[in-house]
Order: sequence, then C-alpha cells, then structure tokens
Amino acid sequence: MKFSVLFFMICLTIAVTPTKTSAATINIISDIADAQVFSQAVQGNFLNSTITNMSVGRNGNVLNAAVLVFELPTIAPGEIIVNANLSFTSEQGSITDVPNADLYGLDFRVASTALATDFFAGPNDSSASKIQDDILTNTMPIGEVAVTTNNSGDSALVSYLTAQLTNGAQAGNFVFLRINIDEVIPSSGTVKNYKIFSASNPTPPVLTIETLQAIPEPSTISFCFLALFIVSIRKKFYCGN
Ligand SMILES: [Ca+2]
Ligand SMILES: [Ca+2]
Repeated sequence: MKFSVLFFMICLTIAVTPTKTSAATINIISDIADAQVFSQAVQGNFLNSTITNMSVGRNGNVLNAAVLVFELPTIAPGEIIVNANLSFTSEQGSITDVPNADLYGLDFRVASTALATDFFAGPNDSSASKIQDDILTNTMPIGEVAVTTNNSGDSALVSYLTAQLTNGAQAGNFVFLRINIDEVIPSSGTVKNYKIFSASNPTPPVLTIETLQAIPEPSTISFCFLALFIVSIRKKFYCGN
C-alpha cells in the first residue's frame, strides 16, 4: 500500500471516531405507566400499573412479569448512544425455589401503556431482545437488593436502544424493559416471586444513557488537512512516489 494512501486512511479513521468532548449523560426515571403484568386476568385485569412493588414470579394462581417504561429523551443530531445502564431495586423473601429472571427489551411504542401481551414466562422469548440473562437469581439475599445491569447487559442495552432509534423511535416515545422468570412455575397457590420497586416507589428504576457527538473535533479536522498537505508536499519532492 502506498504511504500516502495509508496515511489518508489513518486520518479518515481518526476523523470518524467519536470524540468525548460533547458527551451527555441522561438519567431517565421509569414512567409511572410501569406495570405488573399477569399471565391471566385477575378480577378482569391483565395488569396493575399503580402497584409500588411489581411481582416477578408466581402469586397464587397467576404468573407475573414486571414491565418498566422509559420515555426516550432528545438525542441531538449526530449523537450516538455509547453506554447504557439499568438500575432498580428488588426485594424478596425466601426465594430458594423461585426460577431466575431475565431482562428483555420490547419494541418501542408511541404510548406509555403496558399491554397484556407484554407478559412472558419461560427460557427464551424470540420476539423480544434478551438484554441480560439471569439478572435476578434465587441466590440473592433476602430483602432489598440494588440491581444493576452488568457489562454485557450494558452493551446489549446500547444495541437495543440504538435499534429502537434506527427503527424510528423518537423523543417522547417509550421503550419497555421486561423482567420475567425463565421457567413456568406450576400452580401451587403459594407466593414465589421477586418484587421490583416501581416508579410509584420512592426508589424507582432508572435507565441511564450516555451519548457522544460522532463528529470530529475541529483540531482533528485541522490535523487531517495538515496531514494531506504534508503528503502532497512529499509527493512533489519525491517525484510522485
Ligand atoms: Ca406504575
Ligand atoms: Ca435465564
């Protein structure tokens, strides 16, 4: 490869690499539309969006999943999401015989309302994006536990959120993160569940996203023009090498 071509490619790589000069960190509190969703109707309802502790597991004859709702913020033109994190509180009693629970992302919607069809229980939901396997486990301590997505969960969140934007999600639309058990528990009439603090709780779930401006700094552009200038001078002196 010619030196000039290689040099130009290096400059191009630098030019398209996002810089950290215009990073923004946005904390999005879960919308109060977040809901405990049921596997079957309870007194005519398939969900409860006013509850402060959302059940994930079994409660009597009904299975539950928690659907967290977040309103998308304005992402400035040219900005990309480079990091994301979900944090929430789980509270549980004796859970040694409760299945683990997984975190999924559902397709964005214009309205914040959770739907009965958001419910899921089982090992793998192919119609949703699995963000973190076993985010809750039955080896967690009893009582309140602060839960946060791990590194691979953070990366999956970035991919999920970016896909929503690519698919047309805009500021003011809503994304839905669901926590559900990964195994269907046979009906036992007993309570076997985790409890997720909802937006109606004093400690609500929070989705944090970090964005970067994917445009080079002026100094980077200047550097590239300087590099091109040096290359052209070099070509003059060395007879079109
Ligand atoms: Ca709610
Ligand atoms: Ca699992």
